[in-house]
This record gives sequence, structure tokens and C-alpha cells, in this order.
Amino acid sequence: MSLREDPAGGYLLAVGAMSAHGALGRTGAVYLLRDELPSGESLQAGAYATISGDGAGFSAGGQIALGAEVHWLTVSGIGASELVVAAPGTTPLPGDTVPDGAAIYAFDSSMTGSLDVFDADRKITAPKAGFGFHIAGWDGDSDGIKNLVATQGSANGSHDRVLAFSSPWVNDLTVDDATAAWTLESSNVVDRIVDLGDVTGDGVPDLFTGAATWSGDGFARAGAAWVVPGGNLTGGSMLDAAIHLYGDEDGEGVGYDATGGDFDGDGNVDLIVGCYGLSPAALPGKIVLFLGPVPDGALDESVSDSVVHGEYPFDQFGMNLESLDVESDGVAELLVGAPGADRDMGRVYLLGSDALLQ
Ligand SMILES: [Ca+2]
Ligand SMILES: [Ca+2]
Ligand SMILES: [Ca+2]
Ligand SMILES: [Ca+2]
Repeated sequence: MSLREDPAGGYLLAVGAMSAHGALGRTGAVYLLRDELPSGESLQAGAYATISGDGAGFSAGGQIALGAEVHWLTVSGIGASELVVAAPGTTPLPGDTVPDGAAIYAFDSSMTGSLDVFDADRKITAPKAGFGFHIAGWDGDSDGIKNLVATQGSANGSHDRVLAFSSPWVNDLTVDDATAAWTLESSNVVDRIVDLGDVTGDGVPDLFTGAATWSGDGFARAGAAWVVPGGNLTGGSMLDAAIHLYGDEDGEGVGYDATGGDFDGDGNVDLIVGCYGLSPAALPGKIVLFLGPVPDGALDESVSDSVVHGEYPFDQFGMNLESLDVESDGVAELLVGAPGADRDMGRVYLLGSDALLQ
């Protein structure tokens, strides 16, 4: 889901449904909603525009998964934000065929009625499924326009490369046009890429990459978080990213999500990494705060500025993080998802600086 202000007033909400049924099977769909949607109305009936995955040109039988990622982003430099939608392709059921391609589509602002992927204004295509399970907009080269960043892997769930494309994005591209690629060894799953803002304090925004099931530092599924500083986007091994935080206990699950925000109000962007806890451990999950500017090198919980733990084992506290400034006073607040809390009913916590910096 992604929310933006509507130039005509109110808000626009884009909702991806990657398993939605279309005329050609479960090709996925995206629904665009205005905020006057009457409660109780279905997504399909209430949407002012629907984008169908039908006709994407990939082989039938597989699930192209249109809507796996949906973001309003300003990546073309046209001024208004575009809707960027991923169709990474996946194999949800035994016997399903792997789609023979994947794509990320951009739609310029005015959309209405029934659309499909041929209505996109530009696209980035990949010859194999597994491109675009995670996307972000990040002005890593500091030209004032966000670069599209996307993961690439395989349809069965290994997302082990992060690709950045040049800005502005104005033409059809392929994955071979990526200007930088960061790689993990195969079978490491990137769970999230996030534009953090400038956590290093050099004026250029920085990119978070997380892999909560990473076991590369000697602990089973301890997880890892990497921060790629903005600047010269050269790519390389993600293990060489300038800043990293590796879990140091089994099942710690470091790095499923992260966010940047000025949580202490000193003007510097701070870094919060979620460590949600997963099998084989029975942890409640936690978030770890590093006040900015964050230095290069290895981060460790012992040098963090705050750790906030979830309440009960299996709460998965910290699985989803979002920073926002609730009352616009310049100090960020943090929304923390704990989907395993209350017997999997889930909880969302809103933490202010008092709770974060206790
Ligand atoms: Ca840029
Ligand atoms: Ca920076
Ligand atoms: Ca700060
Ligand atoms: Ca605030």
C-alpha cells in the first residue's frame, strides 16, 4: 500500500493485491482509492481506477504477481509522483509455472477506470521472474531526483541483488541498464530496502538493506542490516557496505525493517533497526536505535543509544517500522508493528521520544 496527497485535495491510496484473479488467472491487481471511499464497500467497487496484471506478456500458468510492491514515487523528474508497481513473478503453488519474465511499471499521475500494464508510461523488464519483490526510491547520487532501487533474485524467494537505476527514469529499461548492483551470496533473502534519509550526516541520503534470515556471521538466522551511503554508486558485495549491524544470537532476526528519523530532535537523522525474532528463538523482538550521524563500520547493540523490547515471546515486535511526525513539532515518532502479539491478532505501537530514549 502507498498513500499520497491528492493535488485536488484529500489523499490517494494505492493497494496492491498480487494474487487477485484476472481474466487470465491470478495475475494480480492494483486498486486506486480516494479517501471518501464509503466504509464497507469492496476494493473493486470503490476503486476509481484498477490496474490489471492481465496481458503482461509473460507465460500463462505462473503468477506474475502484479502489485507485490506499490509505491507513489517521484523517479522520472516530471514533478508529480508516479505510481510504481512491481510484477516480480512468483510460484505460489506446486505445479505452477514460473513466469518467463518480470517487470516494474511506472504510471504517470492521471489514471481512471480499468487499466492494464500496457497503459504504463515506462517499464523496466527482466528476462526471469524474481525482479522487483522489493523496491524503493532513493536519491543516492544526490541529483535531486530519486533513483529507482529494486531487488533481483529468483521466483522461489531468493532476492539477493539490489539494483539501482539512473535518475531521472524516463525510458523503458532492462535490468542490464542498472547503474549499480550490490550482491549477497545466493540464498540470502533481502527482506527490505528503505530510503533512510541522511543517517551519516554528509547531506546525501543513505540506503538500508536488511536480511533477517541471514546466518553469515555464525548464528542461525541472526540477521543482518547494511547501510549503503549515498554518493558514488559503484555497487559491489553488500558485505562491503560501509555500515553494518549483524545479529549475534540465534533467531535474532536483525534487519527485517529499518527507518530513519530525527527521534531526539537534534537535527540529525537517526537510525532504527528492527530485530523481530524468529525460529529457532522465542524472542519478543526489539528495535535498536543509533543516534545520527552514524559512523562507518560495524554497529553493535552495545554501542547503540537505545533498545526497546517487545512484550512477549513471538510478538515479532519490530517487524515493521515507520517514522512520522505526528504533531509536526520536528521530532519524529515511531510506529512499530508486532504482528505476532495478542495470539497473532497483532499490535501497532506508537512510540515518542520518551519511550524511545528511556
Ligand atoms: Ca538521483
Ligand atoms: Ca549520507
Ligand atoms: Ca537525531
Ligand atoms: Ca513529533
